[in-house]
Amino acid sequence: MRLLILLMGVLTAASTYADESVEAKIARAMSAAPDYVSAEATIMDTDGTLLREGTNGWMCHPGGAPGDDHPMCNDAVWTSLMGAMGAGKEYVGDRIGISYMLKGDMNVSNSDPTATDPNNGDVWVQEGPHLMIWVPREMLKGLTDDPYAGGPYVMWGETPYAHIMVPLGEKLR
Ligand SMILES: [Cu+2]
Repeated sequence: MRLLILLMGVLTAASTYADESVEAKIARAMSAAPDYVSAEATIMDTDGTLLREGTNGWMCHPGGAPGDDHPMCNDAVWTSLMGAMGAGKEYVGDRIGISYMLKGDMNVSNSDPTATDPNNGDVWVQEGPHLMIWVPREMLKGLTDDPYAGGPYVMWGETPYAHIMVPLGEKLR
């Protein structure tokens, strides 16, 4: 989930999906979560454009960053967390946050949210359908940070954005 650019509204380059219809973007954004979550969710494009106003407190995006097509649906905690990431700020929370990514994610470094080179020596993972759970750091105790150990693991453990990845299917690669 490399989403540093999301919500910043500074997109300058034309994205791969620039010509996509609003309807298609909304449909993909909604596919990140079950219908009972996404049907009434707010939908926001990867460049920060509001595509649809929602009513249930969830916010879905057609991708994690401009040009990416792995959708996600975030609760209020994850929305704040991503806003903090986009602004390069520390995220300090006091309660659980949940994000749905039922269509999987892009290939990311499991340790460094800013990494772009898959050959940089980090462990990289392209997760399939999963949930992402943010909790205060002390609750991560005892969880592995190995994506390939089988089961849930900690992503970006040494950063303020450390969260639990809960795989729900096969990895995409
Ligand atoms: Cu994810």
